[in-house]
Amino acid sequence: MDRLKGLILSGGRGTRLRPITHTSAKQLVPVANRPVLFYGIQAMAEAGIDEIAIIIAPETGAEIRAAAGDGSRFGVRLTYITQDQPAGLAHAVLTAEPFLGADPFVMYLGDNLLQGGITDLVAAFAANRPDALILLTPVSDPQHYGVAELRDGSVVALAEKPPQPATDLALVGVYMFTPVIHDAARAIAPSARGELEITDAIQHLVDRGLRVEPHIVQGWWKDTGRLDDMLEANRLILDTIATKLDGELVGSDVHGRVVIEPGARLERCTVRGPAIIGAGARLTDCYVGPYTAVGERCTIERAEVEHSILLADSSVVGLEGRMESSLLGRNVRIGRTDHQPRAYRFMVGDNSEIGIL
Ligand code: TTP
Repeated sequence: MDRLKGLILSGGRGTRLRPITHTSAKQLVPVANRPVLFYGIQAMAEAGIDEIAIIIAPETGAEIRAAAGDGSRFGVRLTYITQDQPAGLAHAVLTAEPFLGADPFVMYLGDNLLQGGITDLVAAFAANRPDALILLTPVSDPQHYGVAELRDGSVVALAEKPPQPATDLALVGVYMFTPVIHDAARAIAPSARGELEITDAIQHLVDRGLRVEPHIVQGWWKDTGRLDDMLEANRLILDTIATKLDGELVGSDVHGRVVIEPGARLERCTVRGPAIIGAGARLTDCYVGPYTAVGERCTIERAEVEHSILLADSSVVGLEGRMESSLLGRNVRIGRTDHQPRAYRFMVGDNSEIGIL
């Protein structure tokens, strides 16, 4: 088989993760202190794919480029392709056609996480040589996903977010394509939501009698496009970490699997893992509970934090109740005001959510 290329989709609107996505790309939100996007690049690198294009949006492209660079740190070569508008996954494929040429490729949604990587799938694709290979997983709410119908081990129909799904098999955000997908993407019309849907392009392959092979994924898969999924992905990845205590512990207890990165300092704290505390963080008189990822240079003081993600440079000070199931952007301040009048004081961006005791 010709050499496989990689295509990672890291554009899009990210409306479901506002307000984080007002200022930053959702693919850079860290899971266990590492941008989601990096897991996809790494999965490709491990599968031997070293020529990868990343689709970026005009608004967030520079930030993604700065984060992932030329790819040398992953052992791959990264090319960036700007998609003018988030006009759909099949539109992203067409945008990348000059890069992809006549080569087969793996397409990976940049906000997805797949346990176990893609090495087995790449092997199945090479061995069976279908026209396309899609990954499926049973879900409890298929109406929110692309859904596939199978017959005799082949895909016969696909539907994007169907109100009455024919099966519970959702499309996972990793696909393998031969170049026939380009003509299919050109042949379809935009959907009701105005996007060129990859499900329609794949359906087009099926309708032409081409072979679309399904593969049911073993292990977990997460689309991190919503807050709860992001926290869940953080939980799943933190469940796999090994203890590594590089920071400074002063009168502090650490239980379970915990990573404390270099330059972090914990004074009179209890950390119950799995948890990760980023480089240069300052934690004083606090409790950090399971499934928490504290970003670089964060401050936590006289507070309890659990099952949460804090991005870099945020601070949480003097809370009476425990903060949990939260996602804080960069440089967020949450703190107690002691002066009169004692009141809640907020400076909150559009589409924020705050729950209070
Ligand atoms: P989605 O999460 O389906 O779309 P979105 O990013 O617009 O988010 P939302 O629905 O919350 O508004 O996209 C999946 C991945 O593909 C994600 O990493 C963004 C990327 N993408 C593109 O690169 N180009 C596109 O045109 C679209 C629609 C998505």
